Amino acid sequence: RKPGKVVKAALEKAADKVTELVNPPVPGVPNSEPPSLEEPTDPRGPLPPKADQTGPETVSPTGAPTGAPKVAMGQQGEFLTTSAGARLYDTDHSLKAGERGPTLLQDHHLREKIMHFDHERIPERVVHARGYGAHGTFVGYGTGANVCKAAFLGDGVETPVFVRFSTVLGSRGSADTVRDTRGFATKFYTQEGNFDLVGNNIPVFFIQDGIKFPDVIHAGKPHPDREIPQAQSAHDTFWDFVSTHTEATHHVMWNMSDRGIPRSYRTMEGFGVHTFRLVNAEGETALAKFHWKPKLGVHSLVWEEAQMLNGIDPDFHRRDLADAIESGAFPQWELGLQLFPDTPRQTFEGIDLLDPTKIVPEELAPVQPVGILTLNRNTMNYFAETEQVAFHLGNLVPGIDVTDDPLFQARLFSYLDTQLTRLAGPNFNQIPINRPHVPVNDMFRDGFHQQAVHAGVAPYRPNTLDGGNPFVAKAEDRPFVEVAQPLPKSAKVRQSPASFADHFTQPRLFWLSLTPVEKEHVVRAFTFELGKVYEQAIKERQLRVLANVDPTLCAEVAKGLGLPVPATEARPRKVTPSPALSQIGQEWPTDGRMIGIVVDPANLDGVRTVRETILAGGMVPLLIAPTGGPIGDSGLVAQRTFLTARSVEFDALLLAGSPPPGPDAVPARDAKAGAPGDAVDPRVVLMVQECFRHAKAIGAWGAGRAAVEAAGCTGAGVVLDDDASKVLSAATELLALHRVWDRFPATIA
Ligand code: HDD
Repeated sequence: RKPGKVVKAALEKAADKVTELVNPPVPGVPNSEPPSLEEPTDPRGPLPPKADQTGPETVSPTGAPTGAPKVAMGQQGEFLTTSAGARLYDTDHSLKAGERGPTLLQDHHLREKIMHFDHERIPERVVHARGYGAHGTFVGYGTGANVCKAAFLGDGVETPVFVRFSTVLGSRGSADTVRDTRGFATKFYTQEGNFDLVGNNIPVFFIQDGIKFPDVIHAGKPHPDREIPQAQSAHDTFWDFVSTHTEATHHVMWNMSDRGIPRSYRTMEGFGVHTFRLVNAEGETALAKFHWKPKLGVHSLVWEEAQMLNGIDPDFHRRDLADAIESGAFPQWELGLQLFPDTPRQTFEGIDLLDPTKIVPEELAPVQPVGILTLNRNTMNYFAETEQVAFHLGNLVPGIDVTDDPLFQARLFSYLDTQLTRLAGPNFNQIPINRPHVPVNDMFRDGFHQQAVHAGVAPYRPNTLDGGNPFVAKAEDRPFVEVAQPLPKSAKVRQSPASFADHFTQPRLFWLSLTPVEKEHVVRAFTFELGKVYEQAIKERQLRVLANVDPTLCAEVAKGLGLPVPATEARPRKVTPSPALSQIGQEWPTDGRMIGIVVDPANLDGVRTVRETILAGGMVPLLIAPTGGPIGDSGLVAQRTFLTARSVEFDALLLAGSPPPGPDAVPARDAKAGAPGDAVDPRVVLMVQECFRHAKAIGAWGAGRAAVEAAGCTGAGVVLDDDASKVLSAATELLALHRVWDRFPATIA
């Protein structure tokens, strides 16, 4: 019943009284809300999702279509509600006993909002915490079908995929361009269930047996007492471990090479590392290693660039991938197979295929392309997709099986187990990003975060109550069947095969396959990292390890550390270099490369044509001007200013002008009046000098030449001409070689 007039008036009076009592008027302060900023008040229909934001396919936890909209878009429904769906009229004020009074326990929305926020974080991954993902497709070439019956490798078969790239050591908020191994994990949502290829950008691993994984990670992670250093291996515990576990030498050589600091995820190779066993339709088996080959070639940063980026743009790799996809420059990788006969010894050309610290040179077993991966859609929600994706090596499809590599075997346990803590229970495959795109009909029931409402009464087999369902698949229904691999005749042992004891031949093979400039980078990386180690004994021990790899490498690092070259009996083995291991010497497409163009708004000669030619060539021109926004009435727009631009963002730098110092320019401390640099903004001069140091192509025409002169940069890879088009074409040619290495001839043979 509605309260009568009298009762209502009494209630209102009482309410006013309470307000007055608990919230007495303060002189001079109006007892009303401050005027709020204008905000839309009329609910509208949901905005259409952006083309690249359609989110993960949503099927029910059992794999059946839900009929629900494909994506639950946040912030787009008509009304704000509680998590139970009740509409809310206010979310900015807690319910209080009067405007200045205490908050009431009764405020459900306040409690629910804070409770949910308090629990927004989940544990980060114990390794590979920092990562970035994207959606895409994989299309098979059909060329793998003779060795592998997996349906997704079939000719023209298109399979949705999700890829997550990562660093290994850093925390979730660490910087992207640290020296580290990169993860390259791919989930193929195939028509035969999910296949996860969980690889790295380095083809070997630190250890040969998974039982040591906690040890190597404890050594690589920050020191437990002070939790420093973050996201890097340049510290005592890492070098203590690797110098005493010489099986790590091969992986360490790759880490200290340019592979440890990739230019972009788009220019990284990927490796499945382990040897897998493939089965074809006839039941024949072959051993195989998986490779991802980037269409843009393999490129890296230089060390100073990587260090600068960690401060200037810690999200550099994320931004690079997301921007490329957003702009339609979809990165691609070919999936390739190295194939080996499945012999009882499981070796190839004397290389033990079960040892994850060994590669098989591509010259001995060429990589045969079997399909192409294209990343074409950014994530819509980082947490829902990239953070919650759960990879597992045991997610295999018919035609692909494991081998007895002891590292592989331990991983088969770890990837399931770790999700129990990270994703809080056993139902993580029901999270949308992990759901297969085929019907799921398991007999797993209940547990934390169960999303399915399973019907039926008999989740066991055989049963007579649920019509006998589910049935097990017959051979013609294409089930996953383990290869009946014969077991070795042996006693139980905690031992490795003798072939696992060779820890130095392949590190030496890697070293000798590098070009002089790459070798110089390896020497500098070892010298830098060991230079950060406090314990002298660790440095000396690592030098003894390097002596076993190569005397020049050891001597050069010892020189940098100021330590004597260790006396050693080590006699370097004979190896045949593998040119495929070098990143230098080839020409690569220039698609997606970033070219900075410094312009002086007072003189825009050649800028428009150069910009259009760059765009037409599939590269990205970024105009850098004293201030942002439209440049006069030229119709050109500055995307960067001298304040926001740093050289590390660009693959090449062009100068169309030499703008005078802007009002916000801080002159160099030691600048002398009248010095040649005075006429040019010092930040432009710095940009040129950094690009020069980082072996990047530099080009200038017309008035732009003065800035290059002011920077004092001449020689290889500096193109000066009056004709802007000539400058651009020369710079683009240099870009195809990645960097102008000739500028600094290496001193190591
Ligand atoms: Fe691992 C994550 C790659 C050895 C245990 N690993 C993880 C990820 C990648 C790799 C790319 C991140 C996946 C993602 O993006 O979610 N791991 C490798 C490679 C290895 C390797 C290429 C050697 C060839 N890993 C390895 C061993 C063990 C683990 C030997 C344990 C015995 N790895 C894990 C883990 C992680 C993981 C603890 C952490 C988060 C996760 O699995 O889901 O289970």
